[in-house]
Amino acid sequence: NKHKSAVIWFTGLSGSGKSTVSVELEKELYSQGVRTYRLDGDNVRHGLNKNLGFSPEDRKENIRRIGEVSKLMVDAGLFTLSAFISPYREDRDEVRELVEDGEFIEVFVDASVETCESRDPKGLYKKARAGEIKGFTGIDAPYEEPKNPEVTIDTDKLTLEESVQEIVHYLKEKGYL
Ligand code: GGZ
Repeated sequence: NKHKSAVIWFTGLSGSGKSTVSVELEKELYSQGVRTYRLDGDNVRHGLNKNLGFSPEDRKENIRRIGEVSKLMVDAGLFTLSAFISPYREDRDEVRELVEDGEFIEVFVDASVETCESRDPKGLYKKARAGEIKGFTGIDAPYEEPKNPEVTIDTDKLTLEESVQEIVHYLKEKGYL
């Protein structure tokens, strides 16, 4: 098995499909014998980063720590799937700088605010519109789209399976798989 490890960094709005796609990609990689570790809000914001909220400073620190952990995982030989909004371009670029060339694969999970808001699986957009949550990404806090992501998946249009295949295709084309 020739694969080299890397961090696959999913960025996008709440409800864009980051977690869903990363879970499905992990299954696909597992079936190909690739060892992975998935980082997301559920295992990071409740543990390592439980002292952080959603101010710009806290989001920056959230992403910095996740970047450092992702680097450790990659050094351990794992494909690391990190799924966080990571709304600031500068913060994502710092993670890119942290790892070796070719070890950062930015996947822009591109779905419009309208689409994400219509999905609203946790009712958070509704709360943000009602002013019950302040500084919600896409409503009253910014999201800076990547300028040159390695992969863009348009979850407005693609099925889950198609989204996963876009990433697998990239990994094969670039010789990771
Ligand atoms: C955005 C928020 C906020 C605010 C709570 N803004 O859909 P979710 O619930 O499961 O995903 C969102 C998650 C975002 O955490 P991240 O660590 O990915 O954010 S960042 O990268 O910006 O640090 C959402 C929930 O936390 N959530 N408040 N104000 N999302």
